Amino acid sequence: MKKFITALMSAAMVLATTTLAFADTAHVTISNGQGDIVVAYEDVDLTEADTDGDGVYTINEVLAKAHALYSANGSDDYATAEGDYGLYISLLWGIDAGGAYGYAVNNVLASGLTDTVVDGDYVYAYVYSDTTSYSDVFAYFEEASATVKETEQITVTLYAVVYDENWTPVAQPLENATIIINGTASEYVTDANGQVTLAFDEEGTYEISATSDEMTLVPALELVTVEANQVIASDSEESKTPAVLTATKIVALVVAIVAVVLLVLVVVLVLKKKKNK
Ligand SMILES: [Ca+2]
Repeated sequence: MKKFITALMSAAMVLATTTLAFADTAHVTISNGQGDIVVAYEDVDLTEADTDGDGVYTINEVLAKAHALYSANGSDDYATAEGDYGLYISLLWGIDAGGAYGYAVNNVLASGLTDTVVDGDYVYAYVYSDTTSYSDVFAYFEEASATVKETEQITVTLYAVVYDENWTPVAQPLENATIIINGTASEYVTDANGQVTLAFDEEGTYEISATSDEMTLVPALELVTVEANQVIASDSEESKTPAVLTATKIVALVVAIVAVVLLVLVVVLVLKKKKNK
C-alpha cells in the first residue's frame, strides 16, 4: 500500500513538474527602498501578464501583474508614465519615490521597461534608498536559491554592480558585507571573494540578504532551504530496502492465499465427508 501511495505521489509530482515546465514563468522580487524585500522570487505567469496579447512579455507587463497578484492594493500600487527616455515607473509597491526606481533581469540592470522577459527569468524591481543622488548599488548572490541539509554548510557569493572608468556596469565580488538572515543582521561577513560560509541549526527556508557599511546596497536575495536530517536519512533507508520489503510482502501474501485455499479445501472435504455419512 505504502509503495502504491509512493508511486502515486511520484506520478503526481512528475505531472506537476511537467505542467510547470510548460507554463512560462518569471520570478519577481521587489524591494521597498528601506532594506526590505517585499516580494521574494514570487512566480508570475507570463501568459497572464501579457496584457496586450502580443506574445512578447515586457518588464512592465511582468511588474504590473506582480502588483496585481501580490501588492496590498493590487494594480493601484503600480504606475508608469511616458517621459523623454520612454516609459518609466512612477509608482512601485505603492511608494512614490519621484522616479527613483531601478530594475534588473537576471541580475543585469535593464535598459528600459519595455525590455523583454522570457520563461525562467528573474525580474528584480527596487525603490532607491537614496532618492537624491541615486547612490544605491545593485547587489546579488551567485545563486538565487539553494537547498542544504541541517549538518551541511553553504557558501554564498555576493556581487555588487559597480561602474568602471568607462561607465560600464561591472559585477564584482563584494567584501566586508554583513549577511542578513530573515531580516536580522548576522555575524557572517563576506571575504575578499565576496564569499561566506553559513550554517543553520534548524530546518526551514531562510531569506539571505546583505548590507554594507561602505555602500548602500539594493537588497540581494538568496533563498536557502534547510532540510531536516532525519527525514532524509529515513528516506534513503527506505529507497535502499524496497526490493526486500516487496519480496517479504509478496511471500506473506502468497502464504496467506495458500492458507485460505487450504482452509477452504479442508472445509469442503469435511462437509463432503459429513454428507457421505
Ligand atoms: Ca506583451
